[in-house]
Formats: sequence, structure tokens, C-alpha cells
Amino acid sequence: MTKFKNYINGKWVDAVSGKTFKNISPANQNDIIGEFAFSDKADVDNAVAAAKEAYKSWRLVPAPKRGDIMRKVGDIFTRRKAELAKIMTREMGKPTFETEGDVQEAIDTAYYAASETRRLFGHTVPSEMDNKINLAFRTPIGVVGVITAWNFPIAVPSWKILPAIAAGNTVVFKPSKDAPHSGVIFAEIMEEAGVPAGVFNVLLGTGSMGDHIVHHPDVKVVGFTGSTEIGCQIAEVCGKLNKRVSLEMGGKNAQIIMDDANLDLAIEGVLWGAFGTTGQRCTATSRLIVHKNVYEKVIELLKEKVVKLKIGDGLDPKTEMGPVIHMKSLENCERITKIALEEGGRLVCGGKRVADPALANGCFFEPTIIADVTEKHTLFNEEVFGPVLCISKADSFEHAIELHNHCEYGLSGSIYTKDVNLAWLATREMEVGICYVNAPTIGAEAHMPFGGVKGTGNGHREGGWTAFDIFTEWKTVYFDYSNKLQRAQIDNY
Ligand code: UN1
Repeated sequence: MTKFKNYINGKWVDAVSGKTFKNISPANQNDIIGEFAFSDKADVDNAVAAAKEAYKSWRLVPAPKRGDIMRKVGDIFTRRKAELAKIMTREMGKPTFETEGDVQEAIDTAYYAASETRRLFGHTVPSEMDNKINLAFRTPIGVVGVITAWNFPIAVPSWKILPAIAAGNTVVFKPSKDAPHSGVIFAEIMEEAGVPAGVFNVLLGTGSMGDHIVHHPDVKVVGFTGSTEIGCQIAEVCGKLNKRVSLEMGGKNAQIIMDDANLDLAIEGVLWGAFGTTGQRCTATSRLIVHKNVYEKVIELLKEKVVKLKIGDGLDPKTEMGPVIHMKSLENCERITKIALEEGGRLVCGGKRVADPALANGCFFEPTIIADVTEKHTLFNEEVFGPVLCISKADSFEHAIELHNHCEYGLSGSIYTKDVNLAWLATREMEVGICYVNAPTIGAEAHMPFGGVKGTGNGHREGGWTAFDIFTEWKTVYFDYSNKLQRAQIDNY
């Protein structure tokens, strides 16, 4: 069986304890991907010490030079795209056309980070006083801890790791225990690109090891993507220790379909939004809100398409929807479906494990639609992270917005309408960080701010120029060339 090691200070090393854990494929639970280093506090200490030491010189490397390395990272991801996609699919299940998109998002992020290293603009501002000038510019912070989920095993880590390193920080990365091979790949690519030893470190293992990263006094910033429950625990620790923390957490994203919408387009949108990545995106469409005039029509059209979705192993090029990540997740889909039906939901399609004996060893759940769900129902409110979509009826635009905002999360939202005024009103009224018009709730681009309001986040945005706000501090400089004491607010007034 293939053995995978941690990457610390430019070297591939076993866990200090020598312990390992196994990871299996969600498409076939008999397929053991490998044995991975099971890291603990001692490994965290080693990785953080290496990152702290490397920070001393990395922060002084001119930003455009750091950018040159980021560009190489993008080149290597491009070269290895098809090969990596297969590795990722075997590990987390989504079809290879999706894992290729996942890698593409990292490529885009690498080139974007590279270009930003020549554009880390500061401000030059007039002083209140003569012969004095004021400046403010960004400085790196130190060691950054990155903890991510398995559903975008390359893209989401890249949103944090690449801008953090481009800005002059060093990183200790803990990939999900369900996607450790992707973490190993990330290290291989950083190593080949010439990222100096200690600047980027990967520790494989479980959440308790992540906890040591969060607690470590030399980790100055934590970037986390995962559940709201864990994110809030991390925020609590970081609050006590006065660390900066950027959180990307749950979602219960809704698509609205108005009665004037292009229904074919809207159906295509919800099909992709709800069942792409088997519904396992933080941006996934998990609620569909439909105007009463087209309610039954939409259900009928959607059902027609959903029952034809080709479910299977993501490595099969014909597959449109892969498995869920593990059995626990499949059982959760069963549980929530049962509750939804007990509470008065109407089963439109799906609702059970896939019966195909060829898929019996995998975690396959049918794409499921439950209609007549109201804001009082559990399914309307609880994040599923699986292929279970609920549909609710809206009496009017205002009602649709009210339903849309009846949600403790606020990541992405979408409206399908041809009415330009309603479209703009919706973008104003939706309580989300990302808003789509005539497009599904998924599909964010690497160079735009990504993040959510309410229970989804804590005010930070990854992606785009805003990622640099997470990974830098502003330094203000007052440069006085008057050769005399100038007392601000006193001598000039
Ligand atoms: C996630 O689900 O964690 O916008 C990220 C999207 C993708 C990223 C999803 N580009 O759906």
C-alpha cells in the first residue's frame, strides 16, 4: 500500500509517533487509497518551528520574486491538471470534469496571486503638516495555519495558501482527513516550483491535530473552511488568543425562479447548482423558491431531468453525479429525507440509496427533490451537504425574498427573472455574500471576493484582492523631513 508522509521544512517525513491512518474511496469502499501520516502535537510543533524560521527570510524576498514562484506553481498545476483530477476524484468522488475545474481554480488563483505581487498597492496621503508625508502599506503577518474541507481539495486551499505566501507569510496546512492525498500533491507542486524549505508545510491527520495548529502561539493567522460548528469553536480559541481568523462555513443557498423566467435556463441552473459536486459545495443550491404561477411546471420539468442524471464512479467519463463523501453523510441524507417527509414534504424523486448493485460498495444517494417544504420545516433550515433539494412556493417577489432570507446562513443566492428591476432589487435585498442573476448559486471565480454573511462567515473574503486583507497588516508611516518637532493637532491649529 502506498505510504504518504508529511512535508515539513522541505523534507518528507513520517509522523513523530510513526502512526498512520488509511483513507478509502467514497465510490468503492474496498478501494484503499493509501496510508497517511497521522500527525499530532509534536508534528505541529516541528512544522510551526520550520515555518517561523523560514518567515525570517521569506518576508524579505521582494514580492514580485515571490510572485515568480507563484507563477511556476500555476504552470505545474496546469501541466499536471488531468493527472491530479483523477487522484482527487478517487479520493473525494466528484466526476473528473469537476476535479479538473477544481485544479483550474487553483491555477487561476496562482496566476492571480502572482500578478497581485506587483500590485500590493498602499496609499500615499498628504500630511496635516508641512514637510511631512504619510504612507500606509501592507506587511506580512507570520505563520498562517490553513485548515480546509475535502469538497474542493485543491481549489479552496489554494485560495488561502497562495495569497498568504505571495504576501510574504509562511504556511502550515492541514488538509481534510478525507482528502489527504490532495494535500500531498499540493506540497509536491510547491516543492517543484521552488518554494523554499519551511515556507510551506503539510501535516496529514485529523481535527484534533488541527486544534494544535489553532492553539499554537506562533501561528498568527488561521484560515478555515468547514462546518459552522467547528468554525465557531476555532473563532472562540482565536478570540481568547487574539489571533486573526478567517472563517468560511455553512450555507443553505437558495435559487428563486420568478414566473417570467426562462424556465429551461432556470432548470438547467438548479440541476447544476443542486446536484453538481453531489450537492456538496458550500455554495450548493439546497433550496429552490418558485413563484406560484410556475410552481408545478418547474417541479415537473426538473423531475424529468433529475431522474435521468447518470450516477456513478466519478472516474467513469459518463458519470454526471458521483457519491457522497462517506457512509455517515449518506445516512444523514436518509435521515433528513425521512424528517422532511414526516413534516409534510412531498417526495418528487430520489430519497434512497442507489439500488444499482454495481455501485453497492460506494456511498451513492439518489438525487432527491422534496416539494411543499416551508420555512418551518427542518429541511428548509438545516445544511445537508448532499444531493437533497427542497422546493418552496412563493406568492410574490416579496414573499420569495422573505423566504430566501429566512436562513441562518448567507453565502450565495440566485434569482432567475427577465425583469431587470426585480433582478436589481433582488441583488439589493438578498442577505448573501455572493449573488447571481440568471445563473446558479455555484460558480464563483478566483479573482472575485468569496465569502458569506450571517452564519457563513466572520467578515472576511477569500479570493480576489480581498484575500490580501486576511493575510496582511497595514503599517502606517509618518515621514517628517521638517527637521523640527511638529506636534500634530496642536502646532498646525
Ligand atoms: C466550496 O464549496 O467550498 O463557487 C467552494 C463555487 C466554487 C467554489 C466552491 N467555485 O461553487
